[in-house]
Amino acid sequence: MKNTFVLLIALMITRLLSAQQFEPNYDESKVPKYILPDVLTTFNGKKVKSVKVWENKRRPELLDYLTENMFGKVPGELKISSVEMLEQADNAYGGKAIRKQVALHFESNGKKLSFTILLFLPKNVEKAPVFLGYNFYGNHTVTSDVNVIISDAWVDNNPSFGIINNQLTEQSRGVRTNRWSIEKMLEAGIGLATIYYGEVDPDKNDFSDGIHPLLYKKNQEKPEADEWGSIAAWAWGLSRAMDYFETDSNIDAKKVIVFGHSRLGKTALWAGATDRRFAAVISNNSGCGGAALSKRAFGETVGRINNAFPHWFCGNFKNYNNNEAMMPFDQHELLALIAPRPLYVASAEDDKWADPKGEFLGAYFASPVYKLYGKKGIVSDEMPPVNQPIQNTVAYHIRTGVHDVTPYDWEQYIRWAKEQLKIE
Ligand code: GTR
Repeated sequence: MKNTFVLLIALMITRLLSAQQFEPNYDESKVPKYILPDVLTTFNGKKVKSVKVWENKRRPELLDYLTENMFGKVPGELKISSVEMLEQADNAYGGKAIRKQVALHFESNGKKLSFTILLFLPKNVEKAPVFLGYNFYGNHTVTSDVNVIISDAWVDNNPSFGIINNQLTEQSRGVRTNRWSIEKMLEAGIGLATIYYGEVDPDKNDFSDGIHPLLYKKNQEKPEADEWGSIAAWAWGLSRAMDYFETDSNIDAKKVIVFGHSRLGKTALWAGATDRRFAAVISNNSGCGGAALSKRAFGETVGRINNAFPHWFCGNFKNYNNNEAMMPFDQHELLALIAPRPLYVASAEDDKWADPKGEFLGAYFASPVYKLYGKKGIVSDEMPPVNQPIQNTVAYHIRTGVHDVTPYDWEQYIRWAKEQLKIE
């Protein structure tokens, strides 16, 4: 009897403890006290006071650390083996745009991979700046243009878009037009380049498909603990798109703005950090592992993201599960790697899971590096009110609404990009 009682109490205590551990925190007063590493102090305690020391010492050490301990390194070089123009027309969007659908083919280890870039370029611009961003459900979902080719790559089911059997069909054409203000971009003289992210690496915990196997060593079946997860693979794909842009005479490759929402926002940030050819970076609601500070452990945490999506980051990142205090870096330092190039971080008021305040503080604490370059970042640690963007070289807004990409977001991005990149 006594034993059963003790057992019962022990069980209750364990339940209570684990509930505490597994309930996400949304209470600002319960954010743990944390010490944020200073972006301008090297790992061995030296203050960085010049662009030269930032570029030669601090930036490389941060980039290396994040590569080996968070996103994973790309284990080799893989160039485009051929470019194929699948389709091209100059009468898209009522004659306002050129449409191109370009397949990039890759071959290695006896394996092949291809992905298709959909481009809409304003016709009245000789060499167009472009927004480059992945889409979640196929190129044909971003537009109602009937000529856009439907991908046959694996896709997560989404019955509300008519996606069953992990296959895309005509039914999902145009279902995501609300997330891409293509006409507004074209009017502003900016094109759109988009790719279905699942063509580069299907978003599932399986390393036998996607781009990874093309760079395996003999008998390798999954990446090593310091090698690329899916986010690094998707970022790699964006860089290959950039390789192509450098050869397309209709595109101004010096004005490519890499954009992404949510997991693809994390991807855009990593692409911007690793490839300095991207002229500007936009993170829309990127949250944990993106712009939000991990040490705040607000909403989604490192442990949670690694459990739910074990394939996104590299194996080493799991060392920080429920252990954010031990991280010798935080996400403001990922953002700082983008300096001095323009960076836009955006949040949504009801997107608590992504920790809007943590995203704001990420941008704020990255700003000293922008200052070092003589650029204006986020200068006050006070969050702006909703729907009142701050648009400096580092920009930030929090809009009303949920986790999404809205016409409001695009209006801000377009205005800011035009100003930052001097787009006429
Ligand atoms: C969530 C994930 C977030 C975010 C989001 C998305 O389930 O927890 O980190 O990436 O997915 O990509 O929509």
